[in-house]
Amino acid sequence: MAHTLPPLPYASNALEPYIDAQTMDIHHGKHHQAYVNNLNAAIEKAPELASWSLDDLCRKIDTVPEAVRAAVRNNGGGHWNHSLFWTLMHAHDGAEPTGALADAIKALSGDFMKFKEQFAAAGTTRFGSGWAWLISDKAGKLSIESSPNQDNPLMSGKYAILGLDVWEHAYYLKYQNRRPDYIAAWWNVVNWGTVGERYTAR
Ligand code: MN3
Repeated sequence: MAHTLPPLPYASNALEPYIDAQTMDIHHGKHHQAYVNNLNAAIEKAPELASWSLDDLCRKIDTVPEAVRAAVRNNGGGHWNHSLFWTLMHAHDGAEPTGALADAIKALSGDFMKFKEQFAAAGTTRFGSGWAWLISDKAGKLSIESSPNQDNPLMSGKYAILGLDVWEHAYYLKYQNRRPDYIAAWWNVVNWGTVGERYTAR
């Protein structure tokens, strides 16, 4: 069964003014669609992968046939990462982490402000294109990582509860080269309810 582009869970202008509608339209409709299309093209060349879930394509990337492994890594990773990313944002509501997630963030960083600084640093210092991630282990201990390109924590057996796209295509139209400004704005649209649900479901 071919992989398909999931719809945005909100209107493309819902994240304004922090993330502009044109960026969302291109990012979702062009970039994410291209990852889906290129993943499907790779799987056509390795039909044994047709029955694999998107999670399994990432989790078991090292066993994907070598001829299509790079294509699956880049495009399967891109499809997985963006499918998650859309769900981690929503219209600004001023909320912050609550409950067990708030406690875990405090254990990691001391306080929420310090956590945001540390996570933003993972995004700003990722050279070139990639992602920043908040990882939870089975016991609920958090850590911050970044990955290059469209790699993701699933590829190394880890579980992400939050991810931030720091590819230029995520911010260039509005923020040009100012990645730190994009990240500072992005905090306003993080859906902490969804992040908290992912933390609980770890
Ligand atoms: Mn992207």
